[in-house]
Amino acid sequence: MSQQQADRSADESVAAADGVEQFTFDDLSVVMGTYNEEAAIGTVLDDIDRVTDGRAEVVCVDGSSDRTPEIAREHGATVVEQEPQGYGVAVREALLTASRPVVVTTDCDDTYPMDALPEFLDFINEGYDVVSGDRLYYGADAMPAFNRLGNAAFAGIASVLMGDRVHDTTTGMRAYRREIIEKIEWTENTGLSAELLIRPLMRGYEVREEPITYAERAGETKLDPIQGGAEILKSIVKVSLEERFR
Ligand SMILES: Nc1nc2c(ncn2[C@@H]2O[C@H](COP(=O)(O)OP(=O)(O)OP(=O)(O)O)[C@@H](O)[C@H]2O)c(=O)[nH]1
Ligand SMILES: [Mg+2]
Repeated sequence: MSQQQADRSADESVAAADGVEQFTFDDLSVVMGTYNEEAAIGTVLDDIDRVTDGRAEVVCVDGSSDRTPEIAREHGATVVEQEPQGYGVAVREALLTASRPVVVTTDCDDTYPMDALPEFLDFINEGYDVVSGDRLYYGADAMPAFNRLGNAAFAGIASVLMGDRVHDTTTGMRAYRREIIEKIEWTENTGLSAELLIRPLMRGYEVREEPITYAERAGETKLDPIQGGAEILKSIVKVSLEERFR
């Protein structure tokens, strides 16, 4: 989408959402954990700059031993250094470092479509508190089959436990109204993405899943599918039950 188109569609949602605060790319932080993502980070940060016209704040919480943090700084990102302690520890720090009222998480592996940022912001401007990218809607052919099956199973299990149908609980791309992040206490590490969907949903916030494309990963995965999958499953059960009996 061009900048003009983005501005126009933002204007249209102004009309659609009377009384809801309207945000622009100047109100947006895009945040991510980065762990040896030299092969992808240049492309990811270029895409964010291109799509938001350089207006979004970018935060990288970095545990790399390669050139990832230097490349991030060259692109003007805020880099927070942190010993690698897992996905959720990094993303929590990134969310807390973000200074703008709308925050989008992504992975730094070139799998998520930064071209969807204007659309995600439009939905926040329509009044949604959380906009969650659903990778499975279009089939996620670029995802390893084991992960695809696992992610579909996680969504099914979470749906049963919550009593509310969700389609992709483990997606890395989501937009949040910042106040929601500040109001809820987050506890999970590998399961943080599922937690960040389940708690807002079960507390009655306006959550929308939006289909997104999903590309093949650049560089090596940082997640062991078996151990990571077990941790995510545990988080889904724990968090859903905590919210149910809260
Ligand atoms: N700082 C930091 N970042 C991390 C850590 N673990 C993962 N990440 C980052 O978190 C994001 C998600 O990790 P991925 O390896 O993409 O995990 P995944 O998406 O489940 O697996 P893929 O399907 O291979 O993409 C990436 O940007 C990683 O670089 C960590 O311990 N510290
Ligand atoms: Mg990834």
